[in-house]
Amino acid sequence: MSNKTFTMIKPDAVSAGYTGAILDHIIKGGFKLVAMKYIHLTAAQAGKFYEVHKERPFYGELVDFMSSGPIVAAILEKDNAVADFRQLIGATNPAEAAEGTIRKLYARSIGENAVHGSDSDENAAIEGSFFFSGLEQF
Ligand code: FUP
Repeated sequence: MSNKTFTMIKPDAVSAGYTGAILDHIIKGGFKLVAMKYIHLTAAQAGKFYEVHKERPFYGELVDFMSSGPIVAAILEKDNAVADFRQLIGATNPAEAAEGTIRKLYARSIGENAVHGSDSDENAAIEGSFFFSGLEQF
């Protein structure tokens, strides 16, 4: 799955009305949509998605935030997708994100940082299959 990554447009960006602008930024960045859905996660579902962060101090806040409103989840395709997408979104903390990146443009804080991007090919596959069956990928 080295040409695929997984993203979420997070509740802060969706509620602020940035969904269209962010999708446009992603598509203009050369990524093709393989799968997409608009969904409001329960706290249990958000907790399971972020299980790898369970021991970290921000886990509770992260789960509350990610289940606070609807998100857009998507699988994206492009050569070198994982690394290129992380470059497109910028640093986790928007204060440190490069000019022109999605987080620089649309994120509020390190916790409410507008978008998710997988950090490895392995996690891209795990995260994509958390949200999408094979029948939902094109
Ligand atoms: P990233 O891979 O850039 O999404 O960042 P991490 O995997 O380090 O963090 C995952 C999510 O945890 C971030 F998107 C937001 C949240 N987080 C915090 O709320 N506080 C922190 O100090 C670090 C991360």
